[in-house]
Amino acid sequence: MIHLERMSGFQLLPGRLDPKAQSDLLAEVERVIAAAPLFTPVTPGGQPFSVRMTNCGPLGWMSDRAGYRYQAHHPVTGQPWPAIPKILLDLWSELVDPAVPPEACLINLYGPTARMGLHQDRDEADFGFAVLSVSLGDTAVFRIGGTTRGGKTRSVRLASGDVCLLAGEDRLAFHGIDRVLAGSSRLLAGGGRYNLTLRRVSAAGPVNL
Ligand code: MD3
Ligand code: FE
Repeated sequence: MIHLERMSGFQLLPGRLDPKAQSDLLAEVERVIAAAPLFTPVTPGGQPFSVRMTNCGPLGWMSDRAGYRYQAHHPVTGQPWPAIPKILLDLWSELVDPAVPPEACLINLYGPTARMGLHQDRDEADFGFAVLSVSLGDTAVFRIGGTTRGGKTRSVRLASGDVCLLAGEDRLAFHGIDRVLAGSSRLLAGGGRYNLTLRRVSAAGPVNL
């Protein structure tokens, strides 16, 4: 029973975006990247991530030697992040909260050898809001465990067009990407996978800019 309740905090909506919606969203992602180029973050210890990143929305997540944080400007161009595409705002409104918009959309790009180690997402002020994730392109082998490191984990494949919601206790679950299955989708011309995560960062009200 406890198991089922915990699992209820992770909701997978397979194929929530049909192929047309996936290619429309990909075009929006490419438009964001044209304005806010992908960059390779480094951990506070100086290790480069194997994924490249950018963001859209009032705030963007980043990491460098100064630490993990949300900030309003692109680290290289110094420009504000581009707006979050309407397709994503509509999804958030439908699945998370119609009254309070997301503040950040982190865009991760995985090449054939990229991965993401197990981690918790805890740079946001209010864990009461769900995180909404959209996958585009090659299928990823996603791993999710409990709220303590070293516990039992399970593996879930995230395919192009899949949406997942992380809420409740699973909002603080350890999770990561073990690998990406190269050649599993033809959405991205050169292969690879985008993951988009929409988040509320601040506790209440719109961010002050
Ligand atoms: C579980 N991204 O951006 S998406 C991340 O595929 C991140 O790029 C992965 O982990 C990716 O932080 C996984 C699914 C996901 C997103 C947020 C979560 C799972 C989560 C937050 C809490 C628990
Ligand atoms: Fe994460």
